Amino acid sequence: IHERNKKHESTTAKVCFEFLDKTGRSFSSVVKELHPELLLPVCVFYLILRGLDTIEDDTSIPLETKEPPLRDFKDYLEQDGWTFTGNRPEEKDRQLLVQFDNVIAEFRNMKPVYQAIIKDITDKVGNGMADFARKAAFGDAGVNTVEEYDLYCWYVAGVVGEGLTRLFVGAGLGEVTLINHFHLYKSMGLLLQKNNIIRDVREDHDDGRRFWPKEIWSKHVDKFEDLFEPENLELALNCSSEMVLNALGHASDCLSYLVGLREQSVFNFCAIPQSMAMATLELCFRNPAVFERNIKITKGDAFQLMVESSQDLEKVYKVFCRYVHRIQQKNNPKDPNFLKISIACEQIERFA
Ligand code: PS7
Ligand code: MN
Ligand code: MN
Ligand code: MN
Ligand code: MN
Ligand code: MN
Repeated sequence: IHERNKKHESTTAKVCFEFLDKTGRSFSSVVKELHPELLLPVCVFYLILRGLDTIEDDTSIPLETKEPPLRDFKDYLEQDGWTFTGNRPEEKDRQLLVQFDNVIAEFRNMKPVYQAIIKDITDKVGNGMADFARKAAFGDAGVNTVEEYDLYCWYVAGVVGEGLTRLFVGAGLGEVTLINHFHLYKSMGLLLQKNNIIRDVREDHDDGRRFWPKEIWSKHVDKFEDLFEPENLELALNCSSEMVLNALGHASDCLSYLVGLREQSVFNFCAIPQSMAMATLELCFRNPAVFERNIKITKGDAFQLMVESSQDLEKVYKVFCRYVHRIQQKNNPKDPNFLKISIACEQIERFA
């Protein structure tokens, strides 16, 4: 519906949109469809967070080298020409940071209100990532309790939800009262992040990283590595289903959040990733492949979800119910969380 005005676009903005395509994964298409008022601000916001994440994810950078750029990232936003070349050559989004001066130029071109929101969020996300990189490097390898798990997800995704909500409201495209609904925008971020952490468990483990909280996996296996042993498959599936149960706790909040969005492009931007997350959670639910490789919903399913989620809340609710129903069908009576999973599913279905 909205067409980008490419003629009046600066070279640095063009470079930003190219990086959005190269690094955007599932987000690039929904960002590009946003209302013109938020198109470039959200694109730049995305690239800034992608830049931070490219430092956070690089396991070849030792803590002493990694912590300062994560904590100081917000200051670089005001340093014309700043770039970062400290990533290993194989890091897939390395080039974004090598040419980060383009992102900074567009950041400094934005309305000051948007700059202030993005700078504040960059500060919180960068420091949260640094805190957890420090926890992972020392002591007990990071995420132990469910509370710590939620805190990590809050820093890397919940805070992003806060920032996006402030941008929507600042642009006059979301209900002002959404800002007060901390719990709802937190859930918007946490459902996406938990889904990512469940799906990526094998890839993260191979990289020497663990985000599944010990409080959950220790109920099923003695050592985290045991989840990946074929002889422990049944225990591993029960563990992953408890992780899915934990994530499902955010689904109703996400539907409630969407009620506060009036502008269609903002609605689609928020709804499409949540529908994809519900589909991915269902795909991961009691699926042995999770412990072997990275699984993905099919292109066809993704396309259908985009169409269905670009309409109204009723349609998104139906999508949620479809996947919740499939989870119910795969739920196993021998699973220690069988009843809790069943109740969590019914609770989502009762949203309407
Ligand atoms: C600003 C659009 C809509 C209220 C880069 C969007 C990694 C799951 O495993 O690339 O590294 O490949 O699939 C997005 C709330 C955040 C949370 C978070 C910023 C939704 C850096 C996104 C996206 C709030 C930290 C995708 C949470 O990761 O992972 C903008 C409302 C970035 C949102 C990370 C993860 C996003 C994520 P991987 P992905
Ligand atoms: Mn991804
Ligand atoms: Mn990361
Ligand atoms: Mn990442
Ligand atoms: Mn991941
Ligand atoms: Mn990934």
